[in-house]
Amino acid sequence: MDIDELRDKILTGDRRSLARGITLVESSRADHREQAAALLEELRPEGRQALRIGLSGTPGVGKSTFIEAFGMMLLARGLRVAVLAVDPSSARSGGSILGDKTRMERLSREPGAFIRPSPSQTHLGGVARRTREAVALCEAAGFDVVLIETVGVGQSETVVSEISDLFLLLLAPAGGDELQGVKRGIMEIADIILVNKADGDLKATATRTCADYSGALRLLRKRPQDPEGFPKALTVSALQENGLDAAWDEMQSLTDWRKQSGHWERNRAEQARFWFAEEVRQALLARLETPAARTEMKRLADAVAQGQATPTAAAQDMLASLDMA
Ligand SMILES: Nc1nc2c(ncn2[C@@H]2O[C@H](COP(=O)(O)OP(=O)(O)OP(=O)(O)O)[C@@H](O)[C@H]2O)c(=O)[nH]1
Ligand SMILES: [Mg+2]
Repeated sequence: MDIDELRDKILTGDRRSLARGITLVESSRADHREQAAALLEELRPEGRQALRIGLSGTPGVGKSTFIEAFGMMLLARGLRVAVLAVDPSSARSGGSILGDKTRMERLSREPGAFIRPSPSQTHLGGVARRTREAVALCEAAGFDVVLIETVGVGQSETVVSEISDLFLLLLAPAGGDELQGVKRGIMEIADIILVNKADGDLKATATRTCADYSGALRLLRKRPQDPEGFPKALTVSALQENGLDAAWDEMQSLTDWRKQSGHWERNRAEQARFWFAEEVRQALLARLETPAARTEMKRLADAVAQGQATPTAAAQDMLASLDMA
């Protein structure tokens, strides 16, 4: 693959080249990894940035419907929108991905939009890297907004929030009891909670749920990256396309404030530090997974178990064998 040519085409915003670039960063083949790293390094000096919006919610809450409606609204405002999905558990079947395509039918036909479903099974470390790199490629291709969707299963929200500038949590209208069901950790990373399905019979419940969450958010520790009134909860109807403009206004005012106060830039710098350290950690752990290292681990573990060496001494031997002592 000609990396210079791919770079040039991605920079023109060509979606097919962007898709090829993402396929490259998703590959675990050693030669592909090398090409992907070269491509990203060549694109870095362009310094293009999108607004990265993480979006999480349990199955059926309306993520796909919301992304379609919200994406169409952004397009109408002259913005280009990319959608990436993170699905570390791969709990989602092929059928649901097809379902997504039909649910985002309008958006997927728009020339200003780019939709990339999640690839099949990878471990969380791999997912984080491929998503981070895919986001960087979307930014290089000139997208204004990158939406990163994840199903609410716990760990993946943290990964997505470490890649995003803004984190949205989509919730369904529910009775008071279910408020407890949202994990505190997830509440703590949310910038805006959107109570979806605020329409028809569910409207009153949605309004009450929204008030409950507003109250719960006020009880959380104040975060330095928030202006007065954030994080906040709003009601929306993705189906009837209500409240989407208001939600976008809130996202923009939060982003503006963070940019002016320096939090936006600082957050990106901290994320870069985090992912650097994470890459180093992952690479070190990968060294333990080679056949030779596994054999040596087993040999030393047996020796420790039989009292022939102390755990400390054996660990030092192990690291020495990896040339990491
Ligand atoms: N009444 C109402 N129904 C909605 C709304 N948004 C989504 N739905 C419905 O909720 C169901 C699930 O919507 P999806 O958009 O597929 O939900 P999802 O979160 O993407 O679900 P998964 O992809 O399975 O995680 C569909 O039947 C939608 O029509 C809404 O604003 N109001
Ligand atoms: Mg969906």
